[in-house]
Amino acid sequence: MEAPDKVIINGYEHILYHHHLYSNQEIIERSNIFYQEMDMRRSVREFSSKPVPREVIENIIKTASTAPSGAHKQPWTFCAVSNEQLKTNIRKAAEKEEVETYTNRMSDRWRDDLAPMATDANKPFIEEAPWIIVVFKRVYDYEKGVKHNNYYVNESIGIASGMLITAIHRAGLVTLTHTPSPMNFLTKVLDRPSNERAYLLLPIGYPKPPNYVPNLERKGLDEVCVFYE
Ligand code: IYR
Repeated sequence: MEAPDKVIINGYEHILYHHHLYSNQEIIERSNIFYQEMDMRRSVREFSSKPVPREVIENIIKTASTAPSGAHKQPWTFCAVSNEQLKTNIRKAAEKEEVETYTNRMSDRWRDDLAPMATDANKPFIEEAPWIIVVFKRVYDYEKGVKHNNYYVNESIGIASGMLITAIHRAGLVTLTHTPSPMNFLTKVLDRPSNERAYLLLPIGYPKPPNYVPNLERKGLDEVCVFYE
């Protein structure tokens, strides 16, 4: 008997998941091709102002929103900003925090660790990139007027952000995981409700040529992975 398209489990409808079965050779090839592509990703700090169609931003956000999340609450809001005035406001507020961070909040050790990345409190990319996406985590939501905490919010938002960064690279664009700290100014500038907390700020666009990135090496598999076979 053929498996039915739909079944009821715990009183909820479940649908047959159509999974495409690839051969071992195909999964080796597919995983390797994707690794090679992701290994080309670099964080870029200087952006050109070349425009990016809104449709691309919609697609990458839809991709991020396919991420798994605690009890499928999808506890995220992606604010996509191309408005020049808002970008200027965000840059000003971010730089104010960054000046404080770089002068007073960072340890010497932290400053030394950042030296290869040549970062500082100036954040021109916030204005220069055609888009910035500010990722907000939704700590709680209202369901039928009742406040409910979401589950595994940090894990969920981290996974969704990773998928967003992957989608940006896959689209042929570049980004930077910018983490101004504290980030609560973003709630105010973007007029977000009190259940949302800013998590990450990602400028999205094209590198400004000629673009140089630090000559960093990634850890090898033997440094990041332990097999137990
Ligand atoms: N948030 C600051 C500082 C910064 C911290 C780390 I750790 C980095 O890898 C990069 C930067 C900034 O965005 O400049």
